[in-house]
Amino acid sequence: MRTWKPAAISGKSYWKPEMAERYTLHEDPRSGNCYKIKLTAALLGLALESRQYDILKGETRTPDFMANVNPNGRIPTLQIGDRFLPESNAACWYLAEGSSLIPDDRFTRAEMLSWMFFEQYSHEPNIATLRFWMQFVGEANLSEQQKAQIQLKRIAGQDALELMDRHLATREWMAGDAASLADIVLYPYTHVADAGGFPLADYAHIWAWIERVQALSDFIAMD
Ligand SMILES: N[C@@H](CCC(=O)N[C@@H](CS)C(=O)NCC(=O)O)C(=O)O
Repeated sequence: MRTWKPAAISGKSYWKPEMAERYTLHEDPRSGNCYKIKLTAALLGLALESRQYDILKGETRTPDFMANVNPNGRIPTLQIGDRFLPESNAACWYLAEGSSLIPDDRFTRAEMLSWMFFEQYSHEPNIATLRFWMQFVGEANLSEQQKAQIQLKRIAGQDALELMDRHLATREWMAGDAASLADIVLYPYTHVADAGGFPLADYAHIWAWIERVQALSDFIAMD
């Protein structure tokens, strides 16, 4: 379990884990976005309850789910008591606030956020989507519109991995000199990129970083 920093940054009060909140993760265990939150919780020693849905059966698109869990019809959603927080990176931030997974240094904290936005804009929509299409939907079952997007997503996904690989050539972690949420949110879909047709053997620095993430104390593997 990680040690926690004093519960004040810039004079504000921050949540401390001993002020026990009940966390329920609304998830599909095949989703890397859900795994990010489970990995964050594991590294911080926080307990998560699980409520599972099958996204391939449209279980997050029901009127009940959209009225009560996430009006955007997607998992993950982190339930904190009786409040619901969609978006994986927001949920990771919520759990990690006040911990060493969010750097103290202002620039490093913003750099960490820049990689978290990169993950959502340049990485996940390409690498995670191709993995989902290839591994879970099956190429033969894709719509013509989806098939037409494969090539562009492959190029954009390769660009994202090449950028990460170049960045990691001269440093051990994505932001600053220690593991942060930038590493935690980029790890899930990067380490299974092969399943989307992105050969990880091409990226030596990413490989070394994957091993560093897996060596973190209290690391848990994806289901
Ligand atoms: N930006 C969102 C993406 C959420 C997302 O796309 N979830 C997918 C699974 S990883 C989903 O629920 N798909 C089912 C659907 O759209 O019906 C996040 O990071 O949480």
